[in-house]
Amino acid sequence: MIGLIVKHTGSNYTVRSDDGLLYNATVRGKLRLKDMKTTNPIAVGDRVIISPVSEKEAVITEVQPRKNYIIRRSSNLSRQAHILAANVDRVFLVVTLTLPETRYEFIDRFLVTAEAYKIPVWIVINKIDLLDTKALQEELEYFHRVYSGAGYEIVEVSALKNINIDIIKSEIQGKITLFSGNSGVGKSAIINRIAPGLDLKTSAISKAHNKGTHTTTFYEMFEVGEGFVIDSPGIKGFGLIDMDKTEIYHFFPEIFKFAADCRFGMCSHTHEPECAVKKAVKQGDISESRYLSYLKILEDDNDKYRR
Ligand SMILES: Nc1nc2c(ncn2[C@@H]2O[C@H](COP(=O)(O)OP(=O)(O)O)[C@@H](O)[C@H]2O)c(=O)[nH]1
Ligand SMILES: [Mg+2]
Ligand SMILES: [Zn+2]
Repeated sequence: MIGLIVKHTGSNYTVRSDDGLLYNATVRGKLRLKDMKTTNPIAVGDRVIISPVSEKEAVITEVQPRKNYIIRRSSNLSRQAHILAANVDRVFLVVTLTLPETRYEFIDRFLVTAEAYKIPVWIVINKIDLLDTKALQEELEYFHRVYSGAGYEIVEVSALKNINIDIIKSEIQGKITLFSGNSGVGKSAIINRIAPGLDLKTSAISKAHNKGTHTTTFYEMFEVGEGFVIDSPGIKGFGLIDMDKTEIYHFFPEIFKFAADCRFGMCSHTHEPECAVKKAVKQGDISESRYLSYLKILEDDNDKYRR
């Protein structure tokens, strides 16, 4: 029987079978994915083969090949990684321009990671009800220039005032969508709006379950109409995993596009003459903000991000 992992706490999984039944499941024996050093062999979004042992209990015997996954370095074991979610069709990166203010560099690091793992991202600007000053309206216009310019889809919403939530609701149909972003941007509030019955506050039960550990990552998937959404804890930063410095510009789509015209094939777009990227920045075809993020990522001390 095939099922979908919808929840993962410790060594327990909740698996949803294709006919909609939920099973508490555990892994039989040592289930290891080939060539992959991960702390968790199975993640939310994985499709698995289960054999039921009772009406509510099952054993996971096999993980099906993944379409993609999102991964980050485990804290102390530098060679191990933790899979956050698998088989994601799209990420909604939820950001806010105020309360809290999402940093552009955080957004760019997130986008680079998603590009590297080939996961499409839409940027969802939440709390637009708060953008009531001229300065914030200008910030919003600037944000659009930067990220539309880089080729990303942007949706402005307000979970509080129910603005454009219908767009979110229709875009999640037929897909697995991961809601990600800093804490407090309103990921859970948006999901509650598209699925009012969910009342994500009750997921505070999981808090009680994991009491005492503030750092527990807890990803949970919910069925909404014909789609699945994954709510996630707030993330602060992303360890860019095993990324070759000379390849980082591949994951900035607009930089990659201009790089084709650089004089040197091995151009790092920093100091080289006749660099088409630097020229595009000067002419405003690539935003300075994105280019600065690129430079910062280049300067990363690789070990620092192995968190
Ligand atoms: N003004 C305003 N506040 C919002 C909006 N969406 C969420 N919030 C508030 O932002 C806070 C954090 O929301 P929450 O969904 O818990 O954020 P999460 O950590 O990303 O899941 C809560 O106090 C929400 O009531 C919005 O559209 N406008
Ligand atoms: Mg939340
Ligand atoms: Zn160049």
